[in-house]
Amino acid sequence: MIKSRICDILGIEYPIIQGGMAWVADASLAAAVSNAGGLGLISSINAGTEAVREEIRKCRQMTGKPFGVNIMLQAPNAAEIAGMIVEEGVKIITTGAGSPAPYMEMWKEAGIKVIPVIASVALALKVQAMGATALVAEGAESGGHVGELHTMSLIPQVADAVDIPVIAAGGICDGRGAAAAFILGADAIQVGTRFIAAEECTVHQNYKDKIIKASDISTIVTGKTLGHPVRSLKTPFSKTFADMEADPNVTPDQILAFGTGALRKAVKEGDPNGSYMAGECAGMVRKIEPAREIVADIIGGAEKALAGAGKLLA
Ligand code: TUI
Repeated sequence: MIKSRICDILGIEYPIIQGGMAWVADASLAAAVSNAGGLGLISSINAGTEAVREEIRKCRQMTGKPFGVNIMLQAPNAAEIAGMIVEEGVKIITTGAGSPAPYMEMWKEAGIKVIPVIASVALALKVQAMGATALVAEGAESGGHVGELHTMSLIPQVADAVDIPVIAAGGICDGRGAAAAFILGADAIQVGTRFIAAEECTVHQNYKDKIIKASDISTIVTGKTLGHPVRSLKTPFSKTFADMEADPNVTPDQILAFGTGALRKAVKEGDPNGSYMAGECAGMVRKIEPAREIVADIIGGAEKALAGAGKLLA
């Protein structure tokens, strides 16, 4: 049985958190992961503020277990979402792609547990000083918006720097990755890509098929020239995006315009010209299965890997 302090802090059975994937993480997926004993998250940038409010209410109908909401801080309605979450009595928030400083006081006063996603030691220290309950340290193997450091070197450096619990993310999708994260000093893991292949995940079937078919070299990072690097599956969209970035005659505004709406097109329509955000471990995701089986396989696999690690000792 794998337990860590994060289980008691969040009131969950297993130290596994589902990534708050933009457009992907809705009430259906979040409730399934929470019901499986992990922590499900609803993304707040799937739609407008009122639609997210509905997802929160729906999730409450679908699970009596704790769940949270992820706020992408660069979203135009981030401030509105930040307040709505307090109104709805959400108890756990993760934040991404920026500093949660402007909202910390309001959230803490409301008794909300705030778990910022960070990608460097400097930010880890900053969010700890702000009163974060825990943090997610996300390595650049992850899908979507990525930082500079990778999980193997990010996790131990963050774990050494802070006292609050560290949740490792980026490249973790099975028991071996989870075990490695615990050994690097993490208290829990966050998994995104593998949950896209959960039965309860409502993305277009083409998205799931692309994840299942992916190999080790199926992802690419684009957007570095725009200061917003994003990892996604290699598709005609990402190839054109990369070509536009390499072309000195194309302006950043033209590239941004090309990318606008591409994630929604992938998630909702399965459009081949969409942006299929996914982590490097997409190549290890082999089947569509219920969230409960994904959680059980990762936790069971981690137990096996940790128990077996002793055989290396002579
Ligand atoms: O946020 C993510 N990943 C995301 S957000 C997203 S939404 C989107 N992106 C592009 C096109 C369409 C939709 C997709 N993927 N991960 C969490 C994360 N946050 N990783 C790194 C950071 C981060 C970066 C800078 C956190 C804080 C930060 O702070 C800078 C500062 O000091 O303000």
